[in-house]
Amino acid sequence: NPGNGLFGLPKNIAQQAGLQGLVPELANMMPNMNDLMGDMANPLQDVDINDMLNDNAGGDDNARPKRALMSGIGEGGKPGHIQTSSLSREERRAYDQGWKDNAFNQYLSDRISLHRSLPDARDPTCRLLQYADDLPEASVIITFHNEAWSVLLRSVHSILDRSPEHLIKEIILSDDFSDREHLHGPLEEYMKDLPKVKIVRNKKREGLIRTRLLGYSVATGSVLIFLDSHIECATGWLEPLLDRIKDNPTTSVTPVIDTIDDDTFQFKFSPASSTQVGGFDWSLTFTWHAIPEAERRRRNYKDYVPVRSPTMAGGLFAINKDFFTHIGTYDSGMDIWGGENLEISFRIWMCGGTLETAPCSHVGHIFRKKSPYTWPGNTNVVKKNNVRMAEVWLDEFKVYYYDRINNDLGYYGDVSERKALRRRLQCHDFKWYLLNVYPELFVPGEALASGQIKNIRKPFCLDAKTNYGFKPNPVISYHCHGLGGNQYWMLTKESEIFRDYGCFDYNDEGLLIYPCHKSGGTQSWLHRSDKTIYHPASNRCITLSYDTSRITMEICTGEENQQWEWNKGQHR
Ligand code: UD2
Ligand code: MN
Repeated sequence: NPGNGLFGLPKNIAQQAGLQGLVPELANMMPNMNDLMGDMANPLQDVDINDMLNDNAGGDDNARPKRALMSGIGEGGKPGHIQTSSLSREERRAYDQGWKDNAFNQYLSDRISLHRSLPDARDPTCRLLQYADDLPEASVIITFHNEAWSVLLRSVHSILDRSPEHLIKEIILSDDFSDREHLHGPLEEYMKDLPKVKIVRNKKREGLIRTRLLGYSVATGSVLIFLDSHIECATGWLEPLLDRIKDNPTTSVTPVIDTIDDDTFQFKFSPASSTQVGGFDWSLTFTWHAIPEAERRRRNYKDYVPVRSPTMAGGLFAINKDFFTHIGTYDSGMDIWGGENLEISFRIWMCGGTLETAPCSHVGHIFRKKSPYTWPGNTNVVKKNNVRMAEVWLDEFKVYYYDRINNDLGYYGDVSERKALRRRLQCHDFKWYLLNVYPELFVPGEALASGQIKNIRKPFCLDAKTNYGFKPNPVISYHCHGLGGNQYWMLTKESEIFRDYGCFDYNDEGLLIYPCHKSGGTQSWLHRSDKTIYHPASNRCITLSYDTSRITMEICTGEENQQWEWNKGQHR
């Protein structure tokens, strides 16, 4: 069965195709190489991923896409496309199943080389930098739960293909109790040819935090590099990370995380000039930001210089193994997903380390729009993890998070060991962190008013989502629920009404949530002593229609439908 499984390519095929000894980039640049590989794959023992994955294994071969048409797809990180209208019914089923299983276009991924070439748009200086010969050896730890075959293997190959051999001690695949067949027998079989790859497995579903700890427990390199299981390392990704840690073992470094498109698998290389740093908001959600001016200046406005970051996204970073041990690895009481990224960021900074992003190091990651896997047990794991973090690390500032979850902490287990760790390490307090590491963060204590904004006569509150997608969200009215959430607003000294990074903005389009622009105008509001919320730029007031319960902007009359109360703080 020739199948489509071009890319589980055994070594002998690569040899016959003359690929041995060529750097993958070169091999991939040669035209028709994939055609050649495809043709040669026919008579040989090709690993047919589709046969392993589909229950219609051994189905109609004629119905499969023609290999020649597919060759070279995704090379150079370019977008690929599957013409769904020309798929047979079987193929369409596989295509849909791929999305369902992974929340990305697995069907397309299966048709892209496991060794595909990628763009290199690094700052030109990055190519000129020289690194010591004796950089420390890394243990790469990849945790996975039910990852797609081609995506997992491409992750592994991108590491091996683009790292100096002597710098990779091992790649540890740490399995969080996957139940897909291809991740058992076939995976062990495939990895026999890659002696650096080790597989360890959980005996039950633990979540990514304890699965990383399992990988850590068997790691032997002096530097740990944690990666997600759907990544591609770009040229030169490794040395900038190891270099910083060799320089100072308390420095933890992340690569720039480029986006691999979930649909087209396009590798969107972000240039050094647009490197961003990590932050967070008071719902304890990770956020991205432009590099603050002070940090640009510290780096002499050089885009390739490592940049200090208050937090990390979590999935991709390098850390000295002894330092990771010293600062208390991870909180093993955290389940499934979430919270651990901010927790380790705070801990690194507060307990004597530094967190940086190396603009010369690039790793792509498939960002998905939803989580494809099950979230067993406690449905509120993220809250549980966040509360554990807040209890241990946030000191008096934890109330701002608790405000956002209506002070309902839920069950969060025992954090006494983590508190003892913090005492033992004599870490800085959170106020120190905010002042020294993240002075840009707005602290709600500085707000003039906060909480829900309720109409004086009817129990309706101003309500909006602040996550702006393609279209800005409108401010609407909704029955006050008292849970915080989309009804939590703060009034700043700068006269903004906002939550996280979204501000009330009244303009030609209506009353909408826009990213805060800090320059007054359409985002400037006054909560006056007659309880009206006044918009000087338009000379209008926020008004609740008692008939329709709609929010409009009207000439101020001061009547009850224009009177609002914040549940904390004063009008002025
Ligand atoms: C981001 C991070 C992720 C982690 C998470 C917060 C990046 C690029 N990714 O989410 O690493 O810090 O924020 O917790 O910064 N996994 C398991 N068991 C589980 C769930 C997930 O092993 O129960 C694996 C999963 O296969 C993947 C990794 O953990 O390799 C991260 O999960 P994700 O990709 O769903 O999370 P992501 O990228 O949205
Ligand atoms: Mn991920």
